[in-house]
Formats: sequence, structure tokens, C-alpha cells
Amino acid sequence: MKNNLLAMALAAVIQVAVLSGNASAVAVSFPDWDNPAGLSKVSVTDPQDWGNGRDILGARHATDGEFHYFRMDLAQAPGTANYAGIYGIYIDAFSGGSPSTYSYLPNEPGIDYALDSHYNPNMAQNDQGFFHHDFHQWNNGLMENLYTPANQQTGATLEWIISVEEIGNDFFWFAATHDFIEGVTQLTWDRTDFTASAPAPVPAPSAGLLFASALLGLSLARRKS
Ligand SMILES: [Ca+2]
Ligand SMILES: [Ca+2]
Repeated sequence: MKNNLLAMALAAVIQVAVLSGNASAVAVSFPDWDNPAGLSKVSVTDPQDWGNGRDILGARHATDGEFHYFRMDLAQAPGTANYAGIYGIYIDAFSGGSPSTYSYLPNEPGIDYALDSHYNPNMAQNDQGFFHHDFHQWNNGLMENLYTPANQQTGATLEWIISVEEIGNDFFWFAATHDFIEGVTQLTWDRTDFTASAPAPVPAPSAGLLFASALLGLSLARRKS
């Protein structure tokens, strides 16, 4: 019974997404998380340890000033036995936002944006079981689907990219594994700490700039002599 309701809720989500979503691809690659040169990095740890496909081990955020990159690491790749319907990054960027009772989102007031990926082992034949990806914005009582963010879901590692233009640089965020039945219940399996975004890194001067300033210094030195 519960599974049927969940499937219906998920089907409704897909319908809404198809009706209101504008698919757009973001042609940008994911960072090398082990060597994030030029990227700031925030790691978020998670105290709960379930050891399954609903269990978040940690989440990370990085930005290069143009895009925000988010990553969620799970204890296991979601499977038929242990999975969440929604794997998401939830962002509070300004005053207002969703109430804590809005069942589509985890219980945290003021969420303005959500980057989420929907999982269902019975529906998905590809993309590792993730059949739909959304970038949502809270807008006067509704979580509107804006478009499909760039995403990458491989085994127990989930990643999303969104442009700085969309969500700004100053926000709080957390990652969660979540399920919902609209208007009935709200269920968050696991979530990380609520964490402030780190400021974008100041780009190091390029070799060309260094060369130009060296030339300028040389020419000033010659004038003085
Ligand atoms: Ca966990
Ligand atoms: Ca807010």
C-alpha cells in the first residue's frame, strides 16, 4: 500500500516536471574533488550510520565563482532493498522560503532551492536507477521545477552542478535522503549538517598578467635610470 502511494506521488512529480520544466544542459565538467585547484571546498559530515543506500556518509560543496558543485557520498549505491525516493541538496539563500511542513522537502524551514534526483529501481532502466533530476525554486507556496541541472550519479557518489547566477554565493545548505507522500507524510531518512557556503576563491594571477606586470616594472625602472 505504502509503495503504491509512493509510486503515485513520484508519478505526480514527473507529471509536474514534464509540464513545467525546461530541460537545459549545462556544458561544464565536474571538479576533481581530490584535487580541487582553484575551488573552495566545504565538507559536511554526518553522524548517522545506517550502512545502506539511504545513508549519507558526507557531502561537499565547491565553487569556481561561475558554478556551484555539490557532491553526496552514500554508504552504498541505492538498490531495491534500501533506497530513498529523493536524493537532494537543499539551499537557504535568502529570507522566506518553504515552511517546514512542506512534505516534498526535509523538515527545515526557509528552503529556497532544491537540487534533487529521483530514484526508483522499478522504473529506471538506466542512469543507475535515477530517472529524473530537478532544480526547484520555492515560489509563493509551490516548489516550481525550473530545469534539469547537470548531474552525475555513479554508484554511491551523486553530483550536481548549478550556476552561481541561479543561486548566488551566500547561502546555507544541507544534503538529505528523503521520501514524501504529498499532503500525508514527510520522511527524511538521513541528512547532513546545515552549513554556510564558503566564498568563491580569489583567482590566482595568470602567467600572462605576471609577465605584463614584470614588463611594466622593467619599463618604469628604465625611465628612472
Ligand atoms: Ca549517514
Ligand atoms: Ca530562505
